[in-house]
Amino acid sequence: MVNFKSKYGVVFFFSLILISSCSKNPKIDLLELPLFPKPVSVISQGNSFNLNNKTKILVLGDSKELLKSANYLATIIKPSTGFDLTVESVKDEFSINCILLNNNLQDLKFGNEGYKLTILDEKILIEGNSTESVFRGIQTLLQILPNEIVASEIQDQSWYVATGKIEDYPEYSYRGAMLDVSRHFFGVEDVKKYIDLLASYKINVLHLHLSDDQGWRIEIKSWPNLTNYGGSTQVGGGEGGFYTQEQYKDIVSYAADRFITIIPEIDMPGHTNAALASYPELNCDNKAPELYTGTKVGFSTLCTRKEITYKFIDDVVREISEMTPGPYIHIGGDESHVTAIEDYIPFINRVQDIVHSYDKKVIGWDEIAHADLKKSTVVQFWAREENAKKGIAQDAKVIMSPSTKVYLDMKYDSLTKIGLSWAAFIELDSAYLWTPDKFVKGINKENILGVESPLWTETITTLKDIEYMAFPRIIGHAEIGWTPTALRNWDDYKTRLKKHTERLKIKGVNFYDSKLLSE
Ligand code: TNX
Repeated sequence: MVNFKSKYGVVFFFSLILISSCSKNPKIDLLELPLFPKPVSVISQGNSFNLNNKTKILVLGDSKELLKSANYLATIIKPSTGFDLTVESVKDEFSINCILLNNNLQDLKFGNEGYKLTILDEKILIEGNSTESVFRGIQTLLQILPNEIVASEIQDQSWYVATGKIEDYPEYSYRGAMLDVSRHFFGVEDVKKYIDLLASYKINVLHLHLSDDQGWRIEIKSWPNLTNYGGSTQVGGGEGGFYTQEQYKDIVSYAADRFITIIPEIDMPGHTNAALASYPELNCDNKAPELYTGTKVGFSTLCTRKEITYKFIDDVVREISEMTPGPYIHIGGDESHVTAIEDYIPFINRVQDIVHSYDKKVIGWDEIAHADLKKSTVVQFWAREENAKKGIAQDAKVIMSPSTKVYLDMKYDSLTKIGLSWAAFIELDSAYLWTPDKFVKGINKENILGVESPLWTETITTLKDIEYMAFPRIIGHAEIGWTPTALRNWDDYKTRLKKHTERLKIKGVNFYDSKLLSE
């Protein structure tokens, strides 16, 4: 029996070959283009597709979610191209002059985030098993387009896309960034801009450090002084700030549209001066300390032996869980230097129970491995190898955040004007030249959930500062989390990064222009 569809497909395929052999589009080598993270497989075909104002963005099937990603793509390319591209759903894949999105590939090889990007002379296909995978593929397509695609004003030029085929999927499922909004507060618009930048490199987690000694930044309706008073200042004595619950939900949904999960952190029992200043009853002596605007760590603790402390934590975790669709609540647990270990352990154990009672899993800095970890608890390695290994011995997974490699608040070198240097100076090569499963003997691939780059903000006061410390180092971290080790090397990365700085300039990212990039 003749299968109409496949016969039609064969005819279609040959007509494409015919059209492509007559194509007048310029020849572009896909392998010459700087892609981040480096994809698993790239085959260059050598021609190009012309994106023009008649190109349609088509969604195969009737997924509303995929339509949203299609509209995202149309919105991103509009300012620089001026094209108001038609976005619509279709029932088959036979159109030409289109970018066709398919989230129903049903190929296990690509998992939940992998994608297949096929660029022919006459059309582009982005396919995966989920909308998330198509979204990752969209980011790759944007990187293949000319750098001017990221410009904020209309560019007088044609838009050609190198033809070829990319198959790509991540090494680790967790590829994160952390932003400390406590030491200095950053408003919703700044956080959204950071989210947009992170999404371009396929980062899929933004961990928000929402409370610390210097400020409480998330509205908790049952404990209003936390923000009214505890959020009223920051390092250096500036006015601070906080997210209302509506604003927090807005960040969560903006991130979700870019397939980034927000992980909220309430740091405890230490790093709690802002809460202790807001409610005297959380202190063992019932006396509220002053608000704190310095940069010391390790001097505060919740009163772990008081029942009211657990009522407080229960309320906070409940309200935050209700606004957080992601699976994790980060409970901090670091540098609790004034909490006796015999108080610390039962405290962490009990807080794990509270988080679980709201159907969330726990992440904590590596010190929490001193406690009895639940099976699903994740340990974030930042300082002490023995803590991470203690966690692994309890079957916990580890997030790799070695401070000597991924702490974005570390200066690049002694001349860097902002940032700290207690862990290391971290130049671009040092930030790139490490491998998660080789970094600590005893922490192996199967123990690692992924990689996260924290940005502590004691010395960081503006979005420009955030950009300067994060870029381009975080691009390397994104690649470490995504690309197989065997495909990574510094010289190749450096060559790609040199080319990519052109794009960062057009985007207006205030990146650190390292001397290593002009060598
Ligand atoms: C250590 S990393 C901290 C933070 C500081 C940071 C500064 C960690 C879990 N704790 O409280 O902001 O150093 O680099």
